[in-house]
Amino acid sequence: MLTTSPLRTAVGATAIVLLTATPALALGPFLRTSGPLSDFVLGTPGPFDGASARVQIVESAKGSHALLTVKGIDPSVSGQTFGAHLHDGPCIAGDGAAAGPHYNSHVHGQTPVAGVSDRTEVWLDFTVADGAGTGTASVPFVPQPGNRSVVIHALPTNPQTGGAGPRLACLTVSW
Ligand SMILES: [Cu+2]
Repeated sequence: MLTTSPLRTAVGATAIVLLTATPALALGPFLRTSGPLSDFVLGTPGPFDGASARVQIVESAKGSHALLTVKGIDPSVSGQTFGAHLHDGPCIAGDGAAAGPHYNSHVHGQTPVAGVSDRTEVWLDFTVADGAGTGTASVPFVPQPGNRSVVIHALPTNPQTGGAGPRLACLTVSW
């Protein structure tokens, strides 16, 4: 009876060194945008009518830093603090619901721990002085690209629930 040796391949004998992509080599802004705020409450005067905003998000060694600057705010709300967050959905004037929920890193599968906090979401609350306000956030994740928005609310962010009252205005942040 004729027998043949099976062909043998060398697969498996070679150690494979995985050179994974080193994260965060390209530290720098991946989002920088500015423009007039879009009003959610059309036809009703509000403190952000005519205001404009600038948003920058920069990748850091441990996640990302976000910066929100708002200008042209009605002086009548000087001293007040307004909640502001990165939301999943787009910024559409007159349609606060379109902005969807807060961008949450757990929901996006980026962090293991579920919950609502300034570690899982990008909270950019600011206090108005001289018609302007600045909010900053540092989070241990990098928000994933999308057609998103920064939404300004009527109240400061509740640290337990993330709620901040009615949605007043938004800026498109898309990258
Ligand atoms: Cu919000």
